[in-house]
Amino acid sequence: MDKRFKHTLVAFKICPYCMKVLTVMCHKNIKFEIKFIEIHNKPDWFIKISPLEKVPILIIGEEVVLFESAAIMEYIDEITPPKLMPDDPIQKALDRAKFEYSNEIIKNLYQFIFTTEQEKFVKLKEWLIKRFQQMGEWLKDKKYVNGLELSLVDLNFVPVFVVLNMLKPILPCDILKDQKRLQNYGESLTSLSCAKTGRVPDYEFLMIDGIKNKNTVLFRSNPCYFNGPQASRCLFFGK
Ligand SMILES: N[C@@H](CCC(=O)N[C@@H](CS)C(=O)NCC(=O)O)C(=O)O
Repeated sequence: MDKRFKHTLVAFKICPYCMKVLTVMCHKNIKFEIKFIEIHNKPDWFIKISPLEKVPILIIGEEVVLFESAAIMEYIDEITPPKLMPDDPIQKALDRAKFEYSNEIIKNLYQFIFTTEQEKFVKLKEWLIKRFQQMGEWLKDKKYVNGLELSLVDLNFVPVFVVLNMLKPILPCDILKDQKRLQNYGESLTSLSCAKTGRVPDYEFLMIDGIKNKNTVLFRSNPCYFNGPQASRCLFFGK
């Protein structure tokens, strides 16, 4: 398999795992088509080909269907040298573990954002703060997880910081407070051009809409931010 094959990514607009894959595809300048589906109303053709009925999947050529964001990211990286994944077996294994670590953070971050239960909200916030402290330790004297150079593992964390950036003006308590290393890391990641191009243009609108419509704890604690014109400016135009 190589990049001469046609690549079609099947995605859901606010899926963070799809964002990871999109970020790598944009970083590696790979040509692809994208098909969006609604995960609450999955089309039959998708159910037939996606082994876990989840996005993202990457259709290569006519027959091969890759699933799981980590596997897709590594595949894209392999066919577009120079590789962002390290060669050293120990480093590679550590990085793969951190792929999974980022998935856990993303899962809990989304639950934190969309929960309607106050108690769960508080517990998730504590859990996230602990993980971010741990990540801060990993980033001691480093710009990226593996040092000065960007690696594939870093692109796994792009959705985390895109979401945190979007919510910065509205989080009741900044969960990256006193976390200078993580703040710098987040800035380095979100200023990569692939982090800007690797997501759908209406991502923020859709997230905010979801947070409002579900009457989440986050919305209830900051309704004016979600409804007021000043919020639209902060959130959508980076002010
Ligand atoms: N481990 C998977 C997680 C993918 C995932 O959970 N995708 C969600 C959307 S964000 C999905 O397709 N959910 C549909 C479902 O669970 O039925 C990956 O990394 O690709």
